Amino acid sequence: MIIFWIALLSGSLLFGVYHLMVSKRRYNWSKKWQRASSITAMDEKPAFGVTADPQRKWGTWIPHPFVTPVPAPYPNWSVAHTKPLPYRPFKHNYFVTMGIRSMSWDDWIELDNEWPEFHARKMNRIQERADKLNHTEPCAVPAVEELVDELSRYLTCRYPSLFKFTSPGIMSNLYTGEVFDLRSRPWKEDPMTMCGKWLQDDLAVMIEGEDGQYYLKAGSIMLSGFWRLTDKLNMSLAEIHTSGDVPHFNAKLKTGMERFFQKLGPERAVNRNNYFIQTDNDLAWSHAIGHEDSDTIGWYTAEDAVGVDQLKFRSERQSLRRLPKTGAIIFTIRTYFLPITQIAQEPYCSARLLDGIRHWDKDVSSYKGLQKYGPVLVPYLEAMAKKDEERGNGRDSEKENYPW
Ligand code: HEM
Ligand SMILES: *[C@@H]1O[C@H](CO)[C@@H](O)[C@H](O)[C@H]1NC(C)=O
Ligand SMILES: *[C@@H]1O[C@H](CO)[C@@H](O)[C@H](O)[C@H]1NC(C)=O
Ligand SMILES: CC(=O)N[C@H]1CO[C@H](CO)[C@@H](O)[C@@H]1O
Repeated sequence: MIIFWIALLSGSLLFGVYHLMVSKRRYNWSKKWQRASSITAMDEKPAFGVTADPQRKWGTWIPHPFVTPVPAPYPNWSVAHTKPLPYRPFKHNYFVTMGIRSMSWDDWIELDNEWPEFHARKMNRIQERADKLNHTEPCAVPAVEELVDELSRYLTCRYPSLFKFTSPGIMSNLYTGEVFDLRSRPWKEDPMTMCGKWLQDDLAVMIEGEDGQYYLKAGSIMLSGFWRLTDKLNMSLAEIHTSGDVPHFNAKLKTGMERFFQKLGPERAVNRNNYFIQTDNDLAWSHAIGHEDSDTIGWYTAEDAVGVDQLKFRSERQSLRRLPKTGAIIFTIRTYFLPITQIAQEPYCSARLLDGIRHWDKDVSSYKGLQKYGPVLVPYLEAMAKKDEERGNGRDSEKENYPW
């Protein structure tokens, strides 16, 4: 612990010195930020991460002295009682946008009382198909080392009742009794798989190529529902999305995303949320769209839903951050998964989800498989929205800031 604090302190000092050293080169950026806001120089925060040196040669990264802030322990966290956060990220409208917002360092990874269930599912996934759920390309090895380091430091501080350094280089899970050797090389177990066992999230490691594009070079993807790591490995951001026919990717997302990745600095982090409807109840793989090893997967192969009870609301809370030493960008994907009938009981949710769905255009509807469940979902949400309104929860009384 003491070593950790010393490391942190000297890191902060280094960071200060570094800032002095590079302030000349960065002068223009800083000046822009100062003009754009009245925040003092000490507190200045650029718009989403315009801090990575935009002049650098693509595919190279000079270790940055930023040290990830130590997170505060999650208030009252317990593996038995902390409920999943009620993200309900649907709006009365639907636009294809990046939809990112700033993330506080405390909130990098969210764990809750569904941890045991997620962990158990991941463990049997590893039994069934370990080799298809994780991968590390040689070029990503240093990034994976850094990820293990960052995650283990974060988790032991944020969730001390679940994770603890029990001796130097050894992290234990106090709930399962698992012991993780972070220090031996060669690794005692595959490091990406190991990170996956710690989290409810899936993890993707994106490495910048010499062309300035970001490539999927390592990952632990166990509960992704609709896509497979083996299909996307080595792909660039653009290929990942266009191969999946993400609606309006080229027109609305590509340019902004690519620029965002290039400019993201290690001291900034963001989140985004999305949502889907699933017509079966497997968190790990939506077999309704096809067998996981099938050549043909997609909504077009799915059966029509016959009732609302089979519909699940699936929402991802994603985070993006750049690791300071290696410059790799870490993408985390945490899925929240619950029956649509539960969402529909909550005030304002039926009407809002219904409005959101009504604003899906043709491409979004077909990407999200609306044709397969719309005929049961839409009338149900209409009825539930009407009931909700009769209870006094009409649109007029809805707070602008609905819960995420
Ligand atoms: C700012 C960053 C990103 C944005 C704005 C973004 C946007 C999107 C959008 C709009 C979709 C369609 C589903 C949805 O509404 O979420 C999607 C799907 C997807 N994204 Fe991203 N994405 C980002 C980063 C990433 C990264 C880093 C990966 C790396 C693995 C990734 C992998 C995927 C995959 C695998 C899908 C599913 C594609 C399929 O259906 O085959 N995304 N993304
Ligand atoms: C944590 O628990 C204490 C005591 O039970 C309570 O007063 C407090 O409001 C709780 N805090 C949060 C954030 O839940
Ligand atoms: C990814 O690309 C590297 C370098 O081009 C290549 O050696 C490797 O075999 C590829 N891996 C996969 C899984 O396609
Ligand atoms: C591709 C790859 O590295 N697969 C590894 C994933 O992790 C398992 C252990 O859980 C290894 O056995 C695989 O070799």
